[in-house]
Amino acid sequence: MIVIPTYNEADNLAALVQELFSLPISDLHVLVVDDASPDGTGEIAEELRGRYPGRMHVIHRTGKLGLGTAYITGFRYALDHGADFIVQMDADFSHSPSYVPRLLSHLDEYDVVVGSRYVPGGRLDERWSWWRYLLSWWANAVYARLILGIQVRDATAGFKAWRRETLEGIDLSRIRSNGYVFQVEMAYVTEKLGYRVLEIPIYFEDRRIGRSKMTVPVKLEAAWRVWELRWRYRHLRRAERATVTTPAPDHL
Ligand SMILES: Nc1nc2c(ncn2[C@@H]2O[C@H](COP(=O)(O)OP(=O)(O)OP(=O)(O)O)[C@@H](O)[C@H]2O)c(=O)[nH]1
Ligand SMILES: [Mg+2]
Repeated sequence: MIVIPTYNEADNLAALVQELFSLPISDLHVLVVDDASPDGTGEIAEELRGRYPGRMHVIHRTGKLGLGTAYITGFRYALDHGADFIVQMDADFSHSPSYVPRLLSHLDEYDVVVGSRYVPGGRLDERWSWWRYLLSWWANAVYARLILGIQVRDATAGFKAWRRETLEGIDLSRIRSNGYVFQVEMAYVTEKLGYRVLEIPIYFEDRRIGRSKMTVPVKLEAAWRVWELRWRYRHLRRAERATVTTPAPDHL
């Protein structure tokens, strides 16, 4: 199941979902978690549900509750519906649907596969200025890695494929971050619990339509939160993987 959080993605969603359903993946399901987008994204998601009956799922939340909780809600839904593999991606085409089969193809050997901007072969939008690139590279590949001691190069990557067992073992109820740091928290907990992580290079294109919300206060908060994560998970060990007692229901 592919989980897509949306807030004001009316111009992107239909094209994205169409591309996803034309991928050569059998029994693909798409779940949109929309936060009452004022631009009507939620209604578009409902139309798509009519167009792809049984395979398109929509969760409407009451307001803008944040990316992290949108993903947690979406992951829980996917697990409850028996999905064996769960993909997370943005709705704005920064994450090209064409990479999805490749992410999934490595899940037999890895617990999570990350679409990465900072491994060899990974690229960022050419329109990025050198200082924006430098700052992003520093934040991901240096700052977060140094403080948390994680291996993954793209600490804030939002394009990932998970085995269901990984999300079960992580125990989503321990995840607290809601903004950009959500991705870092997931990456940190994943590694601390000893899961096998593979990064494959992607080309990350800027959102096709709409405006970026990455402001200086948001960045500063993220920088501070990384220290908080280090403190909060200082004792986390592989042995603390959650054990799941309920078997998966019918497969999706
Ligand atoms: N449900 C939900 N989705 C959100 C929220 N904030 C962002 N999203 C979605 O999460 C994905 C990533 O958000 P973006 O706004 O693209 O974040 P970004 O890529 O760092 O910033 P941009 O430069 O604007 O693209 C997109 O699909 C958004 O629509 C939220 O509060 N709730
Ligand atoms: Mg984006």
